[in-house]
Amino acid sequence: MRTDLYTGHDYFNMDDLLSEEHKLIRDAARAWVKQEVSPIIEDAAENQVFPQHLLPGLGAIGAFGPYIPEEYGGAGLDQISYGLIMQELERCDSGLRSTASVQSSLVMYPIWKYGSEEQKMKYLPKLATGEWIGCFGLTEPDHGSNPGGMVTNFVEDGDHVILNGAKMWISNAPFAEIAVVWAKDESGRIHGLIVERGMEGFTTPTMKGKWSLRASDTGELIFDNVRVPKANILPLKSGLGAPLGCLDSARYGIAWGAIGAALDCYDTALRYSKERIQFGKPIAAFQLQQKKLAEMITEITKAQLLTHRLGTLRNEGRATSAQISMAKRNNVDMAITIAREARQMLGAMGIMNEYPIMRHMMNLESVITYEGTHDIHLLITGMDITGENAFK
Ligand code: TGC
Ligand code: FAD
Repeated sequence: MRTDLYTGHDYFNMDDLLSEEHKLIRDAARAWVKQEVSPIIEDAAENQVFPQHLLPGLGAIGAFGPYIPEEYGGAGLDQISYGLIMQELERCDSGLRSTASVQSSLVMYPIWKYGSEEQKMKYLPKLATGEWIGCFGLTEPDHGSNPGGMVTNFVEDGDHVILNGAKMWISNAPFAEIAVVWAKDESGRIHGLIVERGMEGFTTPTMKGKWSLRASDTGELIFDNVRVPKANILPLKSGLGAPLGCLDSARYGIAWGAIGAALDCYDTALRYSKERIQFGKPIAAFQLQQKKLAEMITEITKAQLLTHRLGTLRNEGRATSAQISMAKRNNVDMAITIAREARQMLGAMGIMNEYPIMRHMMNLESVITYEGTHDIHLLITGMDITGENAFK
């Protein structure tokens, strides 16, 4: 791995829109990533393992539940701060950001928003420090884009429920202490349950063989007559809207994160193009390469503006789910296009792990699929502007 020389790119002076606190938070996350993660990330991806020793550090930079109130162990920050942290993590690796966004938006968020006071006090402080890690079980082998069709279910048994079913493609599952699991009750209504490692009949087999997001652990959640105390059911919200509300928060973080991946690819290609000499001059001097770089920074800048505005709307409680879908879809597509162009700019060197581009490109193939596919987000926008539902 080369020394991480990344410095950031701000073509439209976006920093003017940030407070001093925002810049401090972003710069601290960037410095931590450069020191602790950049030197080991290629090996982690190569070996297909999430470096778990990073968890306390992620907690210390505020990456776990940045916007959760301090009384529950969170950092009490605003939505722009959350976005900036996700951007810095994904600038290094989408899997690193995945670990943080699952913990924050898919585990801590539902406990904070839909949980009882006892559940909040029991779980949130340990999740904020990284002492405990959680995962989020919505997707099933036969229900991905259509989570409302899920078959995982529970039946009442005194002060417990008996949970049966299976979830697939679950980030952090192999090592998580708890899982926020979405399952149907006897009437078919969806509820969130906190399932703890060690409950009899609960297993989390690892899924191997991914060519994408290799530095993030993915697994299944299997429930074979698991007895879960009723006290572990999230009491304050049920129905499909409950897990979808968590996805809004995670998709917002991904919109910021994708900008980070795009910035790293652009930064790498720009630096390489100034150093690589062909036909007696740097390849940066050729118009074809300038076109690629100019288009990259244009698209990154447009995404930065869109996403900062979305952050402001979220701070004001005014961002709609459809606006979040548009930003997630646009920014991930922008990042994957830039990764492909940047890879070509490095020629043969672009396929090597000495540079991060190929890893970003492969990671983004997951990011464009999870948290709602590229198609699903287009249909959400389509439904929002036409009033017509094209899903079913
Ligand atoms: P539909 O009938 O439209 O809606 C059901 C109920 O939900 C409400 N709702 C929302 N509520 C909050 N936030 C949202 N974004 C919402 N979208 C819809 C809706 O109002 C309704 O409420 P109510 O009270 O009327 O019942 O549901 P549908 O079955 O037609 O499905 C709609 C669709 C396709 C958009 C949705 O299911 C969807 O988003 N599918 C994509 C699935 C997905 O994104 N899965 C992600 C799994 S988690 C993951 O990928 C983690 S990766 C993590 C990482 O490593 O970073
Ligand atoms: P499908 O839903 O089978 O879709 C297949 C294709 O059909 C896609 O191109 C899709 O766009 C298209 N399609 C589907 N429906 C329609 C339609 N109505 N109209 C037009 N086209 C349609 N899930 C979790 O719950 N928790 C996690 O932590 C998690 N982590 C993940 C980590 C990784 C690395 C990956 C790859 C996935 C993860 N997921 C997780 C699952 C992810 O959310 C799903 O893969 C995603 O929602 C898509 O579901 P699917 O793969 O079953 O695809």
